[in-house]
Amino acid sequence: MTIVQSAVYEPLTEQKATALAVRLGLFRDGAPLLCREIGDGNLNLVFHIVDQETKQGIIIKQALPYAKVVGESWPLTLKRAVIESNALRTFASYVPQYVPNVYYSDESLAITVMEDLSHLQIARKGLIEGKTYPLLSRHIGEFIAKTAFYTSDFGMNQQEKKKLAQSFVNPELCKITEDLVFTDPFFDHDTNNFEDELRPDVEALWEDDRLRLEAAKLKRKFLTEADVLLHGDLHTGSIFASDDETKVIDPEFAFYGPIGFDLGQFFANLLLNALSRPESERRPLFDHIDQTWDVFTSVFSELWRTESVETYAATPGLLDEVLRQAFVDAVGFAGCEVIRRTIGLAHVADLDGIDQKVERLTAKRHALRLGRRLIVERAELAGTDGFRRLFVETER
Ligand code: SR1
Ligand code: MG
Repeated sequence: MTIVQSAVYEPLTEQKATALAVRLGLFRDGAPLLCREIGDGNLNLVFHIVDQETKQGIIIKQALPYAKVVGESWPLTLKRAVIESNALRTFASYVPQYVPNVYYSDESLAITVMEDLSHLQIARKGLIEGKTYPLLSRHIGEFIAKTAFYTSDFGMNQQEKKKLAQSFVNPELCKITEDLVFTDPFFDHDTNNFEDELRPDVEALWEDDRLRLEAAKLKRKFLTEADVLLHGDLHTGSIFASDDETKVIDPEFAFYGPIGFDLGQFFANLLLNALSRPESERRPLFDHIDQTWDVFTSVFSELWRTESVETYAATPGLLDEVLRQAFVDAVGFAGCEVIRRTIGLAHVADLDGIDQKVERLTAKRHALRLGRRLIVERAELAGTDGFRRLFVETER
């Protein structure tokens, strides 16, 4: 992959994105190109350019100098485009089957040009439509296990790891998570966003000293533990899927952090989808949580036993302790993500898309009770069955 610095930054239009693709020689001469801006996330422009004859396409993703979800009043570093392309390249060296190919990057334009994945669907959309994606958790469990192990002090040269961690220092994007996931939802902060009817439930959270202490401990972990290279925003909107393929996209939040964080975000977004479904249709989501954890632990453990570079790796009990702590943290991080996607700045369509107001408020109250218990009882969950138990116990 090439990263170049060429033009002065300007937001692309569909015409300019097409001209850039032609200039880069990404299409044959004279190809009839159709370009559409399809970005529906919180932060970036995404151009989909297709040769109308061959149907072959590419994606040009461009960072905007502000958070699109709020507007120009919230400036945001363009460096996240470099973090994203470097993270995709690093992940590709371990799990090329689970990330898009990056064809080209330009730091000044803050763009990443990559493989067109439009034959797949964003997992959140598919899950909302009732799809189950039978291989999703097998693939995500392997993605997290391999990227975590090979970027940790157990899977790579420890001097090289420090240099890699330095190249993924990502303060502005981490601050978004520190604020929006770990802080604002637990205080009466103006970024919060929830229906008036939820105010008594939300105020009860804000007055809950036990919850606030546990959220503070989880935030401290996120701030201080440079354990493995994380995707940093591994929700179901950052995953393309079909029945047999899975691709992880959008790692602009990548940084070195606690091993349980990506697992927790993924678990939480499966739970958010389960919260939007009738009881009879929830099972695939809980099966995905079980399977993610099972695949993660078995792949990670095998790599630890066979490829570890750390002398202490063979010490009886150490691997068990690493996995135990990863699980407890993942449960707590999941709780924070469930709460923030319910009452914080960036909601999810799984809950907001519930048409009937009464049902929507019921699901959101359930989310708040579930998120709270995941945080405060994270050390007592014992295994992924605990997610089912707490889900049922917090239903009313
Ligand atoms: C201002 S950005 C809001 C959220 O969108 C991203 O996908 C992250 O999840 C972030 O917290
Ligand atoms: Mg994103």
